[in-house]
Parts: sequence; C-alpha cells; structure tokens
Amino acid sequence: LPCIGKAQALLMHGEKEGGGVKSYSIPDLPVLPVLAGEVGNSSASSLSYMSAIWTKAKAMHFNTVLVPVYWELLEPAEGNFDFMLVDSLIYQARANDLHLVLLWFGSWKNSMSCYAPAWVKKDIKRFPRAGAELEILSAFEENNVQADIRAFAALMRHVKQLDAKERTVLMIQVENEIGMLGAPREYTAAANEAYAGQVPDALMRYLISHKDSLVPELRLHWGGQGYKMAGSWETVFGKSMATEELFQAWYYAVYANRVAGAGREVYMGSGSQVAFGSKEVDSGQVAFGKKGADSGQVAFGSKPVSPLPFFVNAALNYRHVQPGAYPSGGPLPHLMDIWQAAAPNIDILSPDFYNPFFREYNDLYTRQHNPLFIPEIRFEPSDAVKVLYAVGHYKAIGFSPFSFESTDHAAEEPLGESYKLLEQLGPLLYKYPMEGILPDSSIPQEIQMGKYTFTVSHEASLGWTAFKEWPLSGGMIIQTGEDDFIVAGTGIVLTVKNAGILQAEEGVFDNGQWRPGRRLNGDQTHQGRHIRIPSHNWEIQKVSFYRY
Ligand code: N0T
Repeated sequence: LPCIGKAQALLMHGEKEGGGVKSYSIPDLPVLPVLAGEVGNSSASSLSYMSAIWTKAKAMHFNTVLVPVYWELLEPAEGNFDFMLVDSLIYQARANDLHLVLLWFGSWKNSMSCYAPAWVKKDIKRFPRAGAELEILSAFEENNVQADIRAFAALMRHVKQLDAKERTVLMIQVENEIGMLGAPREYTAAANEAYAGQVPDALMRYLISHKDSLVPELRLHWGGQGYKMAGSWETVFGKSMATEELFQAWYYAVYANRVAGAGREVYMGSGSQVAFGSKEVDSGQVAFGKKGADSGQVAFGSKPVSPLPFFVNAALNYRHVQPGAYPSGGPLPHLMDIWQAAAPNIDILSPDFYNPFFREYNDLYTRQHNPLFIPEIRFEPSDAVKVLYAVGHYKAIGFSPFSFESTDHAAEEPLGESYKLLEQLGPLLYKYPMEGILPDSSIPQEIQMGKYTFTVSHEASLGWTAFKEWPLSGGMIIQTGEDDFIVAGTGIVLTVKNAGILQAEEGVFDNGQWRPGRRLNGDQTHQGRHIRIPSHNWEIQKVSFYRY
C-alpha cells in the first residue's frame, strides 16, 4: 500500500501565516504532478468493470485515477449510506499502488441533476427544481443544499476514517460542470426574489477590495455602470444576460461552497481554507505522499492549497454564444472572481478541455493565483505532449484525460510515454526553472532561460524524414544549473543563440539518479548545431551549453 510517512507528517504541521493563510512547505522532498485519467461516467459503479481499468491505468503509468462517487448509490434511501463501493475503490486503488481523486456527483452533473437519489428526484415539492420540467435542482432552495451537505459530509467523514492516514484520496471534485443550461439563470420565485434584491454585501466588499486585480472581463462589466458600490444586480452591473449569469454564478458558488465547507469541516476542521488572491500564497507548496518519504510526492507549484484540495470543474464556453447555450454561471474564466469570492472552501477552479484552445484557456485559468489542474481533457494522442507543456509552462499540478479506458492498447498509448518521463523527472519538477515546449508545425517557439535563448521547432520541420502525417512534438526543458539543462519530450529540435553545445547525453533518471546512455554528438546533434529528440522517441537528454 502507498504510505505517506514523513510527507504526511510535515503536511499536517503546515505553518499558519498571517491573515489566516496556511502554507505548507516541504522543500526537500521530491514532488510529482497528479498523472491521471478520469474514468467514464458509469464505469466506477461496477467493481468488476473497474478491474480491467486499473490494469490500463497502470499500463499508462498513472499515479492517480479520477473516479465519480454517485449520490444515488451512496445514499439510496435518505440517511442510509452505502460505502461499499467507495471503500472497494479505495482498496483497489491501493492494491494497484494508485491514488484516487473523488468526483462528487451530487446536486449537479453537467448542469443536470441526474445523480440525485430517487427520494430526491421524486419529491419535487421538498426538493424544488430550477424550473418546470427541468431535471435540475434549484440553487436557491435550502432543502436542496442541506440534502447535498448531509451526503457529502457523510462521504468525507467516511473517507477520513478510512484514508486520513494512507492518503490514497488526493483531491475532491465538488459537483461536476455546474452551470445553468437553457437560460442564463433560474427564474423560479426564489431566484427572482434574490435577483430583485441587493447584491450581497460579501460580493460588494470583495469587488471593492479587489477592484484593481479583478479579471478584466468582470472589471469592465462592473465599470460599465461606473463601479457602483451598492444596489440591485441590475443597478450595479446593468441589465443584461451577462449580469444574470453573474448572479447565477454567485449563487451556484455559494451553494458549492456550503457543500465543500461541510466536507472540509469534517475532514480538515474549520479554518483550513486557503485564501485566494493573496500575495503570500504564491511561495509555498503542498506535497502529498506517494510511496513513502523517499519517492514521489504530489505537489502544487503555484499556490498552497489545503491538505485535501477541493476543486470545481468547468465546461468551457468557447463558442461565442449566450450564457445558457453554454452552462451559465459555472467556474468560467470571466467568473473566476465571483467563484473565488463566494467559495473560499474551493481551492482550485479547473478547465475541462474539449476544445482546441489549450494555451488560451490555460492562460485564463492561471490568473488570480489559481493553480492549474486539468481534471478532464479529450483523450487523444496529443495529450501526451500537452501534459509536458502544462507542467513545464504552467506548473500544472495534474492532468487527466477523460474516459481513458476506451483504449484497447493502453501499453502503446503515447500518454504513458510522457507520464513515464514525468515520473522520472519528479525530483526536479517545480524546484528548478522549467518551461514547456509545444511548437506549432510551422512556427518555432522561443524560450529564454537564464542567459540562453532557445528556438525549438517541430522535428518534422527539418524535412529530413518523410512523415505521412505530422508526428507529436513537445516536451519540457528544466534548468538545473547556469549552463545545465534537462530536455525531455518527443519530436523536437532545439537550437541556441550565440552558444554551443558543450556536451549532450541521453539517459534515464532512476530514483532521481542520472544514468547516462549514449553520449550524443555528430549526426545526433547535427555536428553540434542542435539538440534533437527524434519523432516517436520519448526521451530525456542532459545538456550543457557554453557562450561564445
Ligand atoms: C464532460 C464529459 C463527461 C464539441 C463529456 C464535457 C464528463 C463531463 N462534459 O463526455 O460527461 O462527466 O464533465 C462537456 C463539454 C462538451 C463539449 C463538446 C464540444
């Protein structure tokens, strides 16, 4: 079984900093990103169905699997909890030396409420919907949030009993892709009453105190009305669908925050939340034990989060359509401040990638001190290079293609190749300056590190080999010394300005120890002109340069 030992002990004694912000710093231990995949929605309801899936996860070098916990199966009758499934998943993960991230499919799953238990679904009076003929629980009803709170708290209490020591469970996703579909907000009586009322004080205070650091989308929206400091939603933000979305976002976030808070309270105790957007939080790190103190831990590079981080995920709004045509009010880029203001119990806002705008959305999600965790991305070969870029460029703390069990040849998936590289690089990650490599087929990428300026191109752009289609190209570069670098990835060619290659070797890291293979020179470096990792190879090179 994975055990946590030293890392765990350090974690639990994280120091308390000013302003109630906790920081956990474990500088000497190696860290690993969450190298994961998410199972298809229904897979984790059957243990026998899962058995082949663990094998695939191992074959692809995962250290973690994301699995749903279904409210309808957890609480089939009100107050009667059945933990058999959750327990078995935890035991099976341990037996496979894997961690878990649990996805709480509670009140909302992709906007809908299909995972609510029958006793909730059938009692529309007690658990009101967001509108007539909508299988969506209203965010404005106390009975709804209370029922979710009781179930989620029971889950977290149980996970604590079973797993607080082992830490098989690394993170918790609260609900799934929250957002209103079909309209920018709810129009129930309770929702209309809230909409006609004042903008809540807590939001007003947050906006005023963060005025200069709000995301531009929100700043412009608020500023459009002259930064009014109080009033109804339409007084403060103007009458528009965007204002209705903002309103719905606030109440979704308040709801998710209450659910998360109840779980946090039973698992971590009160006062364990980490403030968003404060300066101090940028320095620290959180590490999670993986296989004992000597090997990898999972860490967060950009912001310390609570010992068991909670996150929400967003279905992205990349088409230019109105709120409601995409899930309105979810944890979207333009609503980050609203979510952070309303939901201090949520550590991370996460994007789900089913669109081609990988860089653009990662740029957006790394604003506001938000660590990057990618709980879903369409499972396709390019994930293998995207994860290297995400870790290298954004210090992403984890990556998880969706429905990975759809592969019939797990051992040959490129994702496994890049996870293998990251596994080896673990001890260096987040510690040294690093940068991601993801060149376009035609446009090389410029990277500045220390005194060196690199140009990285797609290997196929050399035109040396005839490829039927463009192979994968990407990786990362880590600066371990003034002139020393580690380059890892596939299909890349790196040249350096006004400098030469002093030496280059390929090799592997074995428990943090560099074991060199071939010394690379001659044709392998184009007679000293470039560093090259051929297409279809996944490898690590240790390189040093000198200036001339
Ligand atoms: C995701 C997944 C699962 C052409 C879809 C994506 C998962 C949920 N939703 O398979 O349902 O539970 O979080 C919604 C985004 C679709 C965009 C389609 C673009």
